[in-house]
Amino acid sequence: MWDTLWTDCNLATMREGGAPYGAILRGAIAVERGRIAWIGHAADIADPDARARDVRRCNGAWITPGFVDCHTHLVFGGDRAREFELRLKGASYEEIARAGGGIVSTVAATREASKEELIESAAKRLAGLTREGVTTVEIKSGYGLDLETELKQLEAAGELGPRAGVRVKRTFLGLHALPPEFKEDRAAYVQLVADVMIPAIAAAGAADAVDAFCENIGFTAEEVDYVFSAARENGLAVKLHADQLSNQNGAALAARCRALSADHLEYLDEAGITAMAQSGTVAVLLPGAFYFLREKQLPPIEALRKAGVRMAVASDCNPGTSPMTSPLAALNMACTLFRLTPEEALAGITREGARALGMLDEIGTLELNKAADFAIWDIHTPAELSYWLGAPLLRARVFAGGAV
Ligand code: DI6
Ligand code: FE
Repeated sequence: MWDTLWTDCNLATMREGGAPYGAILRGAIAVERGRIAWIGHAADIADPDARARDVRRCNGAWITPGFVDCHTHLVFGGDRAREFELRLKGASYEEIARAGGGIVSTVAATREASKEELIESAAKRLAGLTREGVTTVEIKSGYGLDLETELKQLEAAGELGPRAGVRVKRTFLGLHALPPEFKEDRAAYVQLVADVMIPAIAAAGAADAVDAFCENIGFTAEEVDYVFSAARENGLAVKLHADQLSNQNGAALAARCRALSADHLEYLDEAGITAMAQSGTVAVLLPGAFYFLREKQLPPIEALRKAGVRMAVASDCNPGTSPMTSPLAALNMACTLFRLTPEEALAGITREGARALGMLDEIGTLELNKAADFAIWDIHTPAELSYWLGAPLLRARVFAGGAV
């Protein structure tokens, strides 16, 4: 006897190799103890009411894997609406960062906030994500830039998951910006991140991975390389903000370090693409930041596609460059701005998002024995998920087998 059976639905399983979207029309999906216990055609279940304790008829709704937002900076103090106004008057993101605004101003607000305040403000943003089908979210630190505040952010991120019915993966982003107190001594800060912060965070089990901002206003490839060695020694995966505002050969570095993903990639070059294809590093596309910064340089989508590099799509929700809490808007932007197909975009926020987090065995597609995380949508075709902007499409979200 299954716990729950959803039937009379269409399934976008997002499995590869079959129909577009891995679709099963007039399908059914059953759950037992939080896992997918059966999936297939509804017609193959002779007497549904005898097979499950709870049978839900979906009258033609579509079910997709729960969305996986694999790149966010969801936990931070304050906001940067004032800076938004300045940018609209002509100041650039780089100018504001160099003048002590930008990331560093969010660092001040995050240091001031209590853990409870951080949880409270992030919970509202997370509600925006779950309202549109997210069941797994990656959350980065990087607005503390001292051990105490980075841990406070990571703890807040960890506590958000159970409250919201979401799986949370946590990433330590120590190399996000140079903290003001190290303004005269970059090397000392990089050393602190590698020698003190990473071992402490790993020992506390407070993060799954280490990220860095490899950029001319961030950190050099050499600095990142040094910190990634520490990550490896402490058993943490790595990923990288790479080639977002300029070509720093970040993607090639990420590939060399066997990073799970290289993210942003507007200025990615041919050598970086080849390296990523060889290492299996996922390209995480963040159209929200591209849009919000009014960037003109497009990530090389066609070349990535040709090289067979996997492409994920995420919100990059953060106060400076992507104040966006809508995964559906991210899908729309991935199609309109980056020219992904709606199927690529949906794969990007399900299967490929899961791959970018090293979680594809567990989530990301609708397959037997995977976690029963899915989203039920009032749509006629999966392309609608990329097509509408601002429409309330989600009928229900199922997390670990329970509708929430
Ligand atoms: N790249 C980004 O787009 C965000 N961080 C990063 O490394 C921006 C973060 C911010 O401006 O607060
Ligand atoms: Fe980011």
